[in-house]
Amino acid sequence: MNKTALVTGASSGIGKAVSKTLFALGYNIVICGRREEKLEGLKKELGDESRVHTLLFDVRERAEVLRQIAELPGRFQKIDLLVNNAGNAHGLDPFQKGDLDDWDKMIDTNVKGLLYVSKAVVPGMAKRKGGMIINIGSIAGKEVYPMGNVYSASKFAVDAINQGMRLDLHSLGIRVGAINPGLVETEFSEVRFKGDEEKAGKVYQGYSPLQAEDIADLVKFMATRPAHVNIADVLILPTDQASSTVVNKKL
Ligand code: NDP
Ligand code: 8X3
Repeated sequence: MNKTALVTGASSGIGKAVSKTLFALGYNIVICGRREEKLEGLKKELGDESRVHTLLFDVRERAEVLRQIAELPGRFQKIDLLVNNAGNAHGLDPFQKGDLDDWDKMIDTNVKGLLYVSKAVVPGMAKRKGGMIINIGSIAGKEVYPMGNVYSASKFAVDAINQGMRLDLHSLGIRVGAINPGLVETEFSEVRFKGDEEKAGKVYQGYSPLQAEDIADLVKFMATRPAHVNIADVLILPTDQASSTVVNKKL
């Protein structure tokens, strides 16, 4: 296969699992994130370093995102598959106690960062009249839960962007789809609770949460459909989860 995928947030969790899966499928991969040691570790783990390129940027840095993607070396320039995954929740507070810095981080990363990366990649796909974009949204982008306020807003925005992209890009042969996961055991809660490992660990106790590999499996399924099939929008939950607030915990 001579195809290239670019995955944001490849340094941990879902993005890392997706990168491994796409590499195993034969893609050349561009792995993006802020933590250099994690990306370099993944590159080594994958083995064939000639098929892996790392980009170190904060998706909130518009100029840096645009420049680094524009300057990708030849082999990695034509991106066939973009996985917009970088993102996090910051804080879990009632609206009246919300921290403005947390709100900025979520809107700037989950929404504006996704737009910057897409803006850097989509014109090439449009020119080549083909490609696939998978946007990682969330169940939080389908329903709001108490204290999820601004995180949910950022993921509702991802849902809207996913729909908007599909409407505008389908005539160019570009497939656009979203994966909206429920609870996945990653570093997500550690970030949300600002390094409080005990609090983060509790999120995944008493039931079987999704694993990052479950989402990677879905990416693989979407990426390997025949050209006439576009998986437009998927909600994927652990069996123990029925909604954002209904989780069958046996504690
Ligand atoms: P992780 O915290 O494990 O991974 C988040 C990834 O995003 C990291 O690789 C991180 O890389 C990257 N990232 C975060 N902020 C930035 C930034 N400003 N610039 C560049 N990269 C950034 O969490 P998940 O794997 O769980 O999260 C991946 C996506 O899945 C997110 O969009 C999240 O909202 C979504 N999601 C997660 C769910 C869950 O329950 N875990 C459920 C539903 C959706 P680095 O720190 O190196 O920059
Ligand atoms: C992550 C899942 O339920 O914490 O998007 O919002 S949740």
